[in-house]
Amino acid sequence: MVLNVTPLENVGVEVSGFDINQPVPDDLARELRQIWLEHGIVLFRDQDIDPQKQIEFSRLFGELELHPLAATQSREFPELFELVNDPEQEKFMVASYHGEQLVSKLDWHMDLHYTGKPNHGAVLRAVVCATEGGLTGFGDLAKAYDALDDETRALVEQLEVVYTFTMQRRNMRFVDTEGYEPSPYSPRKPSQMNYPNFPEIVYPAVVTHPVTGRKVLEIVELMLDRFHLPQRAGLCHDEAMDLMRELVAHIRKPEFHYFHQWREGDMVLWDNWRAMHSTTGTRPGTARRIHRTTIKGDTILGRELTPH
Ligand SMILES: O=C(O)CCC(=O)C(=O)O
Ligand SMILES: [Fe+2]
Repeated sequence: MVLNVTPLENVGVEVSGFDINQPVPDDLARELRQIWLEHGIVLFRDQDIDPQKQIEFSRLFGELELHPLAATQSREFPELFELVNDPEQEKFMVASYHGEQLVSKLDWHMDLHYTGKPNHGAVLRAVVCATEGGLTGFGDLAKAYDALDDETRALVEQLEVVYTFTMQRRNMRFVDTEGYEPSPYSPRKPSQMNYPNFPEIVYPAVVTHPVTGRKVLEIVELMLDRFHLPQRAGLCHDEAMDLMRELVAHIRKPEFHYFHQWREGDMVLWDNWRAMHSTTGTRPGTARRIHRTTIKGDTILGRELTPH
């Protein structure tokens, strides 16, 4: 197979010339891994995929992880999670944004970030595509870091950021809550979802990618709370808040984003140590089903913030 790599809009690449039904010799597997690490966000189209093939393909990039959300796990294929718009669950997933009801909209995040040990990557495959909406956004935080000016880079490199596990979106400090109304059914406590009461996690504001050595701006909206002891870098609280708002505005710039509108046969692989992602959500009553596999992370990137 001869792989063709073409840039997507702004960030990430599309790979053509690949067929998931053909054997993957070692040199092709190496090339695929290299494309994944070099670009962070990789789209494949027109693939004839089934769960087993998706699992085998995902294993080319590392050992697979079983998601802590056992409820979303497929019984037949434990490595596969199903993200389904389920009419029975919809009332828990819906919220109002400027008067518009949206199901399963999600702000920019990295998966398992709140554990300090995010998975290295994941593969999403569209099984049922939403007739409208349901886009998945991907954002390249290595490019976001590269685009900072020298002075901001030098400052940010001295800082650490705290992520606080939060069930209620309205209690997150840096998501856009204007015009936002949660559903009365949205869970209030981690225990309602069988989650523990996760401790706060601290990351360097600039994380060095464990494999590529690229610098990644570790700022995502979801559960972002504050800089940890910004005074150590000479910042007072107000300066720290201003800088955080600037950085959040920076990672929201469309030049770092690619929004994928799903078509049947599409598969997206991303590097969760480098790329953030988000979802636009769908209108209530819209069918959507995504199959997801997760590539394990064997490196601790964030540490627990203990009280002493
Ligand atoms: O439903 C999607 O488009 C992606 C959901 C998501 O955040 C994930 O799979 O980690
Ligand atoms: Fe996610």
